[in-house]
Amino acid sequence: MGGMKPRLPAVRPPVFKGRLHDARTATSIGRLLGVAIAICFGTGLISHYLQHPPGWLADYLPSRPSWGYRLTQGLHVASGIAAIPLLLAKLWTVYPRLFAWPPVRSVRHALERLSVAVLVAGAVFELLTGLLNTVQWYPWPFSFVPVHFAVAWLLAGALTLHVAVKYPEIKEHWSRKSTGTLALPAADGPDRRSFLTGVTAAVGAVTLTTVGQSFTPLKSFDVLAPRHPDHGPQSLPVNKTAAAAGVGRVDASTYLLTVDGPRPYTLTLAELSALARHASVLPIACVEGWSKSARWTGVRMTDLLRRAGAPPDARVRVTSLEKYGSYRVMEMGREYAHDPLTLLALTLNGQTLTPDHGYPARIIAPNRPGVLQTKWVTRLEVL
Ligand SMILES: Nc1nc2c(c(=O)[nH]1)N[C@H]1C(S)=C(S)[C@@H](COP(=O)(O)O)O[C@H]1N2
Ligand SMILES: [Mo]
Repeated sequence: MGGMKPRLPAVRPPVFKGRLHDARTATSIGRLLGVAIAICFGTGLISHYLQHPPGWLADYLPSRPSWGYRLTQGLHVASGIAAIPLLLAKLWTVYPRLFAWPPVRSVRHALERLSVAVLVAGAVFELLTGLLNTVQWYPWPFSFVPVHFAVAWLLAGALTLHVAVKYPEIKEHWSRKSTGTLALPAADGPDRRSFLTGVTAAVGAVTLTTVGQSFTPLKSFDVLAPRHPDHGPQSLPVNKTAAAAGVGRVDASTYLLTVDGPRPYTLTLAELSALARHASVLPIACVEGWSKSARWTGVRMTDLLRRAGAPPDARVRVTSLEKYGSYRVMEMGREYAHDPLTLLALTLNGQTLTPDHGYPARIIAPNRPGVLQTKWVTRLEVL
């Protein structure tokens, strides 16, 4: 023993055998993951263009259906969360192939492997940054929105390429009755079926415990989502409090609303409160995935703009009392500005707005991302 070198056990790659790692399992998981990513990508584009419309588009964004953004953003976050267990299952299934030897066999093979590397990295990046965004945690040096948006396109491209390259195998193993002439037998085995059942159960579990943050009939199961739709003043969640925004409690006797336009004017809170009131039942739908409907009353945006001499297709810029912050100034195109549901709201669920919900006046508009429902409004400018 003394003079001998200790013998290390030979390092061997883990052995993966059997149907769980075959093309049929990869296809079954892959198409579920593909559907989740496609929904996530499509709804993500909607979210992006509603929040950051290029100038030529701003006036054409539709303000209806009023629940549109609530639905699409709820789906965006739910499909992203569902994609996490699916991606893990897919990576586990194809794991032996990711490290196949030799790593590169031909130019075509090298390109395919490169596209898979982009695909895996892009998917992991998008799901991770998206998930952390839902809990408002940004442990990275870049700004979330542009990077999440850019990588989404990379991922979409890599996924399209992947499906095209794998098309013969996908076709071969799409159906349970496939003959399996290309690679491996295609009949469903009990092991594969329990694996797929387990993955489906995991997707169901993460969905059920988070989707209640926007799909309120399931709110009692909402134990893993960062928000519960009922928790907050006036039964509505709050992202940024009045204290965090540096606004505090606005003094009703000094508050002024300024409306700039062809016939500019200012209103005290008493004057604003005396104008014709209307009610809208509209949700706050946060980009982070939670949403909740509420009943708001206030003065119609279109009435305030017309009073300043605005033409019926005018856009408006809205400014908050908040001193800093990315949501201090917001613009809305003509469809929003003149939708009769769009209000400068003064009450929420029958009570004066609390400071955290934007006292004394905040925007509420249909089919609009929560970030653009500006709180503590002090100025409107006809554009
Ligand atoms: N001035 C201002 N308005 C704002 C915000 C903000 O940070 N500053 N946050 C927005 C976000 S991200 C959301 S989701 C909604 C939330 O409204 P609530 O707090 O009344 O639920 O307000 C929006 N309005
Ligand atoms: Mo938000």
